[in-house]
Amino acid sequence: MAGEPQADCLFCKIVSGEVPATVVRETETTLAFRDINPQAPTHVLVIPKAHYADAASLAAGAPQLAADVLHEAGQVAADEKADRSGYRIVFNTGSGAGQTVFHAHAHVLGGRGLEWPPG
Ligand code: IU
Repeated sequence: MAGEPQADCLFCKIVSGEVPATVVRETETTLAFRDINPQAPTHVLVIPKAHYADAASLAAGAPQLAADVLHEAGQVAADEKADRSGYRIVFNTGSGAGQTVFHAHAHVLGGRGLEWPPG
């Protein structure tokens, strides 16, 4: 069911504490932790604690929670001072766009120049 923890989901396991992560922010509804394979000096993932497969499912099923994730992404950028020179919030959606973990997550990337368009 939408929002329920999934036994085979890596990010649900990070939420439950079964899998460790370097947490940088936490709210009642969201968790933010460092990406294990950082692509920029700041590379933090912000997730809803509830399970939604991707950003579109999250926005459709729980719009306030989607807003919480975006709010926290902005807070991460400010905490990391990435907001001074600009940063990017990315939701890879679908395997063709590079999504590998099917629990909605915002990548917050900053701390270096970012090319456009992305690869
Ligand atoms: P993607 O947009 O689904 O490709 O992003 C998944 C990210 O999760 C990716 O950047 C991985 O490096 C990251 N990640 C992680 O932080 N911790 C893990 O244990 C695993 C993946 I597996």
